[in-house]
Amino acid sequence: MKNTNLKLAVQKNGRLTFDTINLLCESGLKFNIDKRRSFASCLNFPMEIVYVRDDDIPNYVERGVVDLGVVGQNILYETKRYVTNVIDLNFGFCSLSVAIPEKSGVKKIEQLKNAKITTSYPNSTKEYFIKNNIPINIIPVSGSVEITPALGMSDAIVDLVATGRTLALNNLKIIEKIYDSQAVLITGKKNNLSKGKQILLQKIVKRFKKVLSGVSLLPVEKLII
Ligand code: PRT
Ligand code: ZN
Repeated sequence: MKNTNLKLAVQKNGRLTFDTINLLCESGLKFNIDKRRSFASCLNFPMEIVYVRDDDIPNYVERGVVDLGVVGQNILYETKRYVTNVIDLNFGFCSLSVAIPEKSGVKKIEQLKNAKITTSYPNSTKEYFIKNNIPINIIPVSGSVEITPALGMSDAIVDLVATGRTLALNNLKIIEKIYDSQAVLITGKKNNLSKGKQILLQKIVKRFKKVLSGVSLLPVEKLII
């Protein structure tokens, strides 16, 4: 990998992968897509694409291991890394919400006082309930949060919701939204990038913005000449 090339971290295999790759392709970038490889060099722009787990992206960007990353705002709110949002990417929409069993007698969030709440977002959950002055017991779990009330593990969950199908299938319903989220392009805080990389970043962001505003760009042999 060349040091002067921009390094962009994208999710290797998950909900953001397809839309991210799609955005890169529509922006005119050419590269070989092979998920077995952990990186790909752009053929027509000085940029390397690095495939990693989404949770690691803010950390890599903060440390300057990569220059840019595509990640959900939810991960940024949860991990509070020292990074800058360059642009909203208009995909990966979801919300972090509080949900309770459909049969629960709870009508208002205040009634969850001293309740057990399972979540993979303990920091966002803690912050929300503290802000609302409601003491609760957070039980962190790393996945399949929606099953935990039925197991008797919790009275409510805090989880990401997109279509709401997962909640419905598990007889759960939303009582409160904590925040909305979408995928964003992030970079390190100002002055992390060399002058050359800043110019490359401006060029690529200009292309992303055009694609996001519906302008179709023809692939070109070389994006910068
Ligand atoms: O392996 P890796 O760590 O990279 O991926 P991951 O499994 O941690 O994340 P992944 O691929 O599930 O999600 C990546 C990002 O997509 C998240 O951080 C969000 O920014 C965004 N996103 C958008 C979602 C959803 N929609 C979503 N619906 N992330 C997760 N979900 C899950 C949710 O947790 C719940 O289990 O989908 C279920 C609910 O979906 P609905 O449609 O039934 O409501
Ligand atoms: Zn993840």
